Amino acid sequence: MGCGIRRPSSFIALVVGGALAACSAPPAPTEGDLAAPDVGVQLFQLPWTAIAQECEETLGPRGFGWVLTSPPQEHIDRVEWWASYQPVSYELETRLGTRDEFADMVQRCDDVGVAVIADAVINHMTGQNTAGTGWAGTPYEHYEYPGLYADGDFHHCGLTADDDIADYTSREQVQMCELVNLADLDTSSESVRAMIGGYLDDLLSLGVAGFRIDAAKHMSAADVEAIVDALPDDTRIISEVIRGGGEPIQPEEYAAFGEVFEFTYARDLVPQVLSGTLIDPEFADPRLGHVSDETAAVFIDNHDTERGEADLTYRDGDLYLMANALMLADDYGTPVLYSGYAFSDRDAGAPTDGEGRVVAAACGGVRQQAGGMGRSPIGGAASDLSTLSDGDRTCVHASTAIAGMLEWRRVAGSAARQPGADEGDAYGFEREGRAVIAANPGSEEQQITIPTSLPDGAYCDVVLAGPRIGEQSACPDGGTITVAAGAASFTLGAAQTAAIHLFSRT
Ligand code: LAG
Ligand code: CA
Repeated sequence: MGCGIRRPSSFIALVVGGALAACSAPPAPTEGDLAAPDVGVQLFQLPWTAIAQECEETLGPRGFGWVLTSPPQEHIDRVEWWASYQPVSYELETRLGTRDEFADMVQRCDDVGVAVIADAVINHMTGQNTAGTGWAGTPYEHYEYPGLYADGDFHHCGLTADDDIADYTSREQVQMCELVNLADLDTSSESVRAMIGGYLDDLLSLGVAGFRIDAAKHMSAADVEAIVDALPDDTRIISEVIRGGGEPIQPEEYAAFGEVFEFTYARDLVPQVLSGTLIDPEFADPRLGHVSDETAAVFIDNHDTERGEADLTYRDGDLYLMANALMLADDYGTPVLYSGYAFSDRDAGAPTDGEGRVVAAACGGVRQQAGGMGRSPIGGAASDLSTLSDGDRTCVHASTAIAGMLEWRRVAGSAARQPGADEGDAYGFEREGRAVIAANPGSEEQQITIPTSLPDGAYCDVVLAGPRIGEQSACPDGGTITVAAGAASFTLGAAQTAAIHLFSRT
């Protein structure tokens, strides 16, 4: 074929139609060449109006499949972010917005193809020992929630001195005692299940696609399943079950009726990035210590782990990006990105206005920016994640590099992940015939060649350049990667990630 470039057969018709023009133009995808968006993003403590805007400006256009919101139910009236995790009632009135704003957000996200998953806090109510009034004005006591629950609707486990969970090797304690003093609902009770079901049905009536089940480990799988079974069949369920070695309750129990967040994923990958020794995963399904591919929601960090176990967070800039890019490039699980705000105090809530409502400037859409996370400026702020001030949104979901990797993932589709190659600290792999990624977690420049069946040619790095399909601009300086003789050749600086795909050819 002309131009020394092999083209996949699906493009022959285009080539025939305009042989000369097609020689210089990069290949364009046709219907069916791009997998449907599947990636989610947790927009932590972001107000509903801002999420709606992010859906329209960034999430929809860049090919996110869904967004996970913070809990939408009335909560205790405290300024810490974790007030969201202490329900007072199931009114959809919170410091993140009103019921009408929530409904409008769901509609607007849906309109641009982004499904909304709500964080459902159903294991417990508040952890307050003194009576109070919730954000929306509902009075409550620790075990009294007018119109919802009374003392008899709660577990009083009687297994520990203060009824708090003390021993995670005891299934009974973990599920029937209190998680940090949070009044533990008796989810085995039909009336409690019906009350929770009513709340979830209300959210479904506004168009949400499904739920993150908060603290699922603290309810028996049978209880969660009974609650979920009462919902429409197409309701998406992602249970949060923090895997703990030596604990009797394992995520697999909850994978029987939905997806689960697989904490092992980051625990495996992050140390590899930090130590500069990236290796192939288990290619078996399920991977060792993981739930099955189709039931796994995977992530590098979330709002809890960035305040706890995560050794790689927004503060780590390029290496954080690398871990997220490798996750997006993988053929295991459904990736969930995390986008929150900078903090130095783990309890600090997101910035609020004079009335206690959370405020947030929108990230402003994806910008073509060279290097690092390619973060969009917020009000002219710095583009480097490590320079954020407390309360600044990280806008990880709006980064150029992430947008490029979302495109890469859709091109890779269901192509198999090939065994990787490594050279010094650098490592990379191909998704067969579709896309190649390379990463250098080391501190020195490193060259690496990765076997690939991509056609020979010059390709543009989508981590640097962002999405390339339909892009008219030239590939930025330093972004060109050559494929020749069955290998892609990368020269990677310290902490650099680069990735090319079939349609990023220049
Ligand atoms: C979760 N998943 O299972 C959430 O992802 C996690 O963020 C929640 O903890 C937890 N389970 C309960 O929904 C968060 C904070 C806690 C906070 C809790 C309740 O990480 O720190 O506890 O929400 O607001 C706070 C205080 C405790 C206190 C408790 C009750 O930190 O010291 O005992 O409130 O007043
Ligand atoms: Ca419980």
